[in-house]
Amino acid sequence: MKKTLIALSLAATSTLASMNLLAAQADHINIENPFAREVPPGAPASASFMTLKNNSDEQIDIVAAHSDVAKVIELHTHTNDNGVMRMRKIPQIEIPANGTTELKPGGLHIMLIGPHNPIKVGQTVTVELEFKDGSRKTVDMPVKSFKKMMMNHQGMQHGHGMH
Ligand SMILES: [Cu+2]
Repeated sequence: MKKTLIALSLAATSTLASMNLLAAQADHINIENPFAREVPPGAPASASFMTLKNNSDEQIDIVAAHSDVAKVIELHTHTNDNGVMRMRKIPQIEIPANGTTELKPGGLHIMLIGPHNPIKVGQTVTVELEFKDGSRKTVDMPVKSFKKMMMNHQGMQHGHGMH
């Protein structure tokens, strides 16, 4: 009789422990290549991007993002509206079970509206992702310049033409 009770309480303890692990959706998300877009002083907004990998058997949703670099942080997507690309706010970003969701320029992104300071190359921007179960993940991301990328591309084309 006593043995059975001990066995039962051990089983209950280990079940609780595994439930706690399962509850933290943030622990099932791996983040690759995060970066934020450089914006000049006075720019109304910047955006951040990353690749999210879900290693669980259930879909995981980002329901909010937080950061102290800007006044308002929103989850956004781009839609093609009769040939015009428009951004709109969405309630969540879904990461499929055992799948990948890519946040990239022209697609899904996390909008940083009303930066408190200019966001410059060399800085690190910290964004906290909030998942549906309330768990959170902090992402530190370098700031990249899109203008520089475009200039490099043009420079390469120019160099090629001179040959
Ligand atoms: Cu946006």
